[in-house]
Amino acid sequence: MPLEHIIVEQEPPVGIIRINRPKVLNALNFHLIREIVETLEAFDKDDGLKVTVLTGNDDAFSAGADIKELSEATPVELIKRNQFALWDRMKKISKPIIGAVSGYALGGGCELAMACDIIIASETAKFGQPEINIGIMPGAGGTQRLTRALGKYRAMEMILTGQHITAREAEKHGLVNRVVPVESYYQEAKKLARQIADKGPIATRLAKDAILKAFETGLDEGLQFERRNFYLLFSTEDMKEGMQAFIDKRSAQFKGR
Ligand code: DAK
Repeated sequence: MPLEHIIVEQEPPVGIIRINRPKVLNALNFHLIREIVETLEAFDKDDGLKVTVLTGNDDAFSAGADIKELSEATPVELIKRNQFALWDRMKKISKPIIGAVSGYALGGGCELAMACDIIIASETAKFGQPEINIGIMPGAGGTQRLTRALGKYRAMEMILTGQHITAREAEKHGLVNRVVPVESYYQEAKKLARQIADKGPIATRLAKDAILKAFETGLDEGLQFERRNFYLLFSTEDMKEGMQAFIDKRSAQFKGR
């Protein structure tokens, strides 16, 4: 099916997804989320692509769920569409996703950014969960991911007042990796993507897997999980190649085996 709301590009080893509804500040409708998730899943299966950059435009990563669509939703429709299942599928993507965020990242847009593994923000980026202003609350991870990133008190203030924070504030509180000028956030995200894509893909995948586990387990269980992934890597050709390359003083050629 042709894609309506996103632009997909491939610059192997980097896959790029650009949210493309500029007239409504990249508001997320149901169809758009489906397009993002299905593209991420397709990239995950493509051996030529190692990292995805998810971006919008300079003015908006996304101003959140499409309020016009949402305003007409009934509980029955929400249940039938099972939109949460779609968001949950994003959690299963094994390759790293870098969010290149400029302008508004609000509501579902902030949640989408936080579903990425790394966030490069432009100086104009604004993060917020303004759902409270329209009589609802975050529904796609905002209360959980924002709280884990910022701590209880800041998350509570942001979610209960609906106020935005600037890119610099987000950086100070650990919500984004770094802030760069608006002219370079996208290039910076791609540069980082290429840097990660150079590593062994199985090690990258298992490391991502183990980091995400830290949000779901206690320390002991997390350490067990890490150890299992660590052992697994000793069965890969990439591990042998990586270590041999170090000994030979050359760069490693990882094959993802
Ligand atoms: N939805 C639909 N249209 C939007 C929009 C949105 N979220 N945000 C902006 N637009 C549209 C505006 O209606 C306007 O369209 P026209 O009037 O030109 O036709 C155009 O984009 C430009 O917006 P403004 O004229 O408002 O631009 P300003 O620069 O004055 O203001 C703003 C920018 C971002 C401060 C403002 O547009 C704004 O407050 N937007 C709404 C932000 C917001 O409340 N976001 C949270 C939405 S609720 C779920 C998962 C997730 C969610 C729900 C369910 N499930 C899994 C079921 C998430 C919910 C949300 O995100």
